[in-house]
Amino acid sequence: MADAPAPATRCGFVALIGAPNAGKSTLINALVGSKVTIVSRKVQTTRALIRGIAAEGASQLIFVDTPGIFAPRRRLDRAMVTTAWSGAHEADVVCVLIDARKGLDEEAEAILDKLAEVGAPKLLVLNKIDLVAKQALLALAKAANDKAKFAATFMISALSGDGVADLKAWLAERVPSGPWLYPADQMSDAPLRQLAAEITREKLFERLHQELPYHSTVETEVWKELRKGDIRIEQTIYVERESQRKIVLGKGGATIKAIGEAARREIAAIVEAKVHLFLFVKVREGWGEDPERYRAMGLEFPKD
Ligand SMILES: Nc1nc2c(ncn2[C@@H]2O[C@H](COP(=O)(O)OP(=O)(O)OP(=O)(O)O)[C@@H](O)[C@H]2O)c(=O)[nH]1
Ligand SMILES: [Mg+2]
Repeated sequence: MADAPAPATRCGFVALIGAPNAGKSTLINALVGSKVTIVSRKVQTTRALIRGIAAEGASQLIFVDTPGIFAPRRRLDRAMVTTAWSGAHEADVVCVLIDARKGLDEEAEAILDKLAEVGAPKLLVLNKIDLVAKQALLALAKAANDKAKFAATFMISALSGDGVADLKAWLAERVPSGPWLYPADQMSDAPLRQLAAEITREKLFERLHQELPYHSTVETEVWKELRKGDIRIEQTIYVERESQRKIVLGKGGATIKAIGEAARREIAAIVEAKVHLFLFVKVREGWGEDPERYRAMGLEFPKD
């Protein structure tokens, strides 16, 4: 008796777009089943395209996390928003996330208005359904579907995982036929040194307030395996002014110590090794205008 033919594989890029804080990164982590991208309560956490990879049956889904889309002011904002739309234009399927509690506010409307320019099929994903009543959800789904053309609507909670499996199953059936682009066990395409820098940036977002997180960036300068298998990591936190450097350090170095300790613990769990993390805070006036910092973040430097 002949062997049954192997199921044909599928593989595709699924971009998640939406306003800042809609829950895109939370959803990618839930879909992948592991932390591949950072999350915070603050807006504009994600800065570049970050890929998280998941398998579902014979399908490989490559999820593309994007920065939130908003009305940009600074050069860094413009780079982030341009990058988010480029992620949508290059994907096989685009999931448009809307924070169901916020509904169709100005930011969400502006995104729906521009969706017609995106050629790929679009899914409406209403997120944070743990925070809203069913009735309001149905009304929101209708209003959004009246404004833009969606192939389907999903109502989920990225935080609790509610509805995430259904969304994943739908995507697995729709991505194009073709070979897998990544090994089956790979969950991210980002090098560990980049994820480590992002994790430290997440801790900065958690502990620093007002504008400071937006005036800082983190780069991994050294990643060295020591003889016992320990890893020595040196990172630089760039800020724009001496006053900001003082805040990041905190009284007697307390703030930087707490940030370093939280980041170290999380990085160690990911690499499954003892990690020695050294953080340096440097003032780099106008790093937001420095092409080199954009390259390090994986962003195009906007010319104007
Ligand atoms: N209650 C609730 N909170 C959620 C849900 N999904 C995400 N959040 C929270 O919303 C906040 C923003 O989540 P992120 O995943 O960082 O949002 P994002 O869309 O990636 O944000 P940017 O990267 O800034 O564009 C975090 O505090 C999350 O814990 C959800 O389904 N329910
Ligand atoms: Mg994000």
